[in-house]
Amino acid sequence: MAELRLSIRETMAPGANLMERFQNLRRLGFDGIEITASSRLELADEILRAKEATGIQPTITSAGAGCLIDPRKEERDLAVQSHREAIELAARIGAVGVLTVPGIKIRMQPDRPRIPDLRPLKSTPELEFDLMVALYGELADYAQQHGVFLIIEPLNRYEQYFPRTLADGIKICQTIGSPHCKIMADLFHMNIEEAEIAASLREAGDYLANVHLADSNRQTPGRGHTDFLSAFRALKEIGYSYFCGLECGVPGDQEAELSRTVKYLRETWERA
Ligand code: LER
Ligand code: MN
Repeated sequence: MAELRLSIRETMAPGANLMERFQNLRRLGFDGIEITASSRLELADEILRAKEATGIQPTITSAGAGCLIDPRKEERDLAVQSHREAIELAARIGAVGVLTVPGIKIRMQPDRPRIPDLRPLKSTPELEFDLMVALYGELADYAQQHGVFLIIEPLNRYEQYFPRTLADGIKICQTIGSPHCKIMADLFHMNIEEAEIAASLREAGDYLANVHLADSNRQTPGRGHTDFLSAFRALKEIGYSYFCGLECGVPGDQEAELSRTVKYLRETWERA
């Protein structure tokens, strides 16, 4: 049975620079790191040096500027460009793909405009869905040319209107129809939006290419009421072989708490 491949968001890793973060993660028992703040093409060599020195695997890169569903073309163009660069970086550093959240800025930035309601032609959510399909479709082809995945993240209703559930994310992938368009599962968001986390993971199956781990209160796993055992059982059942990345608050002494969490997650995976 596959081992748990455990990663963490870059900014959660202790250390003053990339090399220190990679070294500390190796010592703490992690396998990978999600590149977030350093997701810039000009840092590719520095990331590769840290990877080679420690064996810590960069697992995903992140798209930054712009917004794919903004009504302004210049904002969409910026987003397409930043996704293309994140795809190129993922290919250079051997990451699984680029993590993308299509609607977080529209939901979280109150000054950002939303596409107007154009009914009876199309409603705002319909137009936003069409834009996601059109732009992610092009980006999935670009990801395919680079041998990596586009990985769409559903978020809970307070952070994104759509996609919220894994089924929403899969609907985008199925409409596009590219094998390089995938989704990811964040257990914190799923705790809010899904009826049953394990069942949704099983249904997502091969569409899953990344997982975020946080407990129900978005603290380190083991400090809330999320059932990691049944979630890990579902991941094992579908033969999930990509990374599970910590994305949560870490209370108390950072290193001691991260060590406890690594032990808790590896033991839970073993039992699952
Ligand atoms: C935001 O809540 C989140 O879960 C992140 O993974 C988005 O990049
Ligand atoms: Mn997440």
